[in-house]
Amino acid sequence: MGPKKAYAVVNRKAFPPLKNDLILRAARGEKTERVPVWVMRQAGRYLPEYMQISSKNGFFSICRSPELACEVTLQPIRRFNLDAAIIFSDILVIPQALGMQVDMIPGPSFPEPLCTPADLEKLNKNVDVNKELGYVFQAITKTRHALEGKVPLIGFSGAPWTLMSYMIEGGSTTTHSKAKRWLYTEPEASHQLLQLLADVIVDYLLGQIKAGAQLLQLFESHAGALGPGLFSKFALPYIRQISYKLKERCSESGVTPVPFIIFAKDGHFALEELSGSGYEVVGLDWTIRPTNARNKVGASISLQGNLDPCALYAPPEEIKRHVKEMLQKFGTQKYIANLGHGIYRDMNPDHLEVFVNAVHTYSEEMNATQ
Ligand code: 1CP
Repeated sequence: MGPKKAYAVVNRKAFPPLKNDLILRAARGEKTERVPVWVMRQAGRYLPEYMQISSKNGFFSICRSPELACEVTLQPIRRFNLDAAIIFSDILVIPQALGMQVDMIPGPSFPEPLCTPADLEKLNKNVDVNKELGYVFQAITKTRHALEGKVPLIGFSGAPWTLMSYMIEGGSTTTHSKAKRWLYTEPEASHQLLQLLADVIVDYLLGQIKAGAQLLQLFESHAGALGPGLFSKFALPYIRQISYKLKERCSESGVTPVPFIIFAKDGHFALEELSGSGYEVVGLDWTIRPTNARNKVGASISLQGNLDPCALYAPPEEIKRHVKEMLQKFGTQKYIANLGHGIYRDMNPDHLEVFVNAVHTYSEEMNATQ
């Protein structure tokens, strides 16, 4: 047993008891007295306290420092009545673990993206996640202690297609044409890369659970670039594999599995399939009607989402109205409130506070009158 593994296991026994398990109950489909709420990208650039740390430390140095990652994870928890923390990291730590250089300047940039299938040979095929990503596990364990059981801690990973896109495009893109070109012209090499990513992701998420993550989210942020055909061939099989293999690996290693959220942005066309993919929660972006989503996923799955992040620009009274409407459509059970994507960096933090408190107030009111 390596020293990092021992660190995680020894400390896990001493984790403080959880005082607020609303989000875990909602994820498992159990009754909740009010709707739990967290926000994608709740730690980050819209918070002046994050900007202060980020002005002195590079983005990946924050991710790689368990102390700084823990501090930044806690910042929104100190400010708002959120029902979960999400570990501060990035989906692009996996391409780094595979041996690729990724810079944040300020968006992600790969100086040497994958150009042809021959470039797959340059990737590290036997990733030891404890060695390459142990800093994330340490940050998770440290944060679990620092949270003192206030709220659960969410771990996460990017999904294979989304990571493949960054690795080939070398950064952000609107068309994803280089990566999609691989799907159409190099299907075998594409599957090879997607499988390599899926295998690392399973190891990585198992490590996160062992380190103390109490809920997981898989981000398929670029689902919308694919459409139904490519999605069912190149994204869905790996999304499925990850949830089932992770549960298998948990049981083999005597670890209790945690609830798992799949968020496939702009992937409405796949909601039925996603609801049968082994995830307890399906996350929604703001472009789908809550009732449509519920009809597509059925009654047993929990839903998460889906206020338009731009709705938080509205004056407080309007934000409250949007929240009320959203809660009326989703109902208060089997539901986790969130934005339909990450909060924008120019958002006034006070408006997030209005959003969070409105979810609590209205959902308690609704439950009381039901
Ligand atoms: O210098 C900085 O502060 C850079 C901004 C930033 C931040 C705060 C990046 C660069 N990543 C993060 C943190 C981050 N990224 C978190 C933890 C914070 C939290 O949620 O509280 C998480 C969960 C992510 C996940 C992530 N990174 C996703 C999936 C979510 C999504 O937005 O769809 C994606 C696509 C990324 C890639 C990435 N990293 C950073 C940026 C600006 C991007 C997006 C680039 C693009 O638009 O393609």
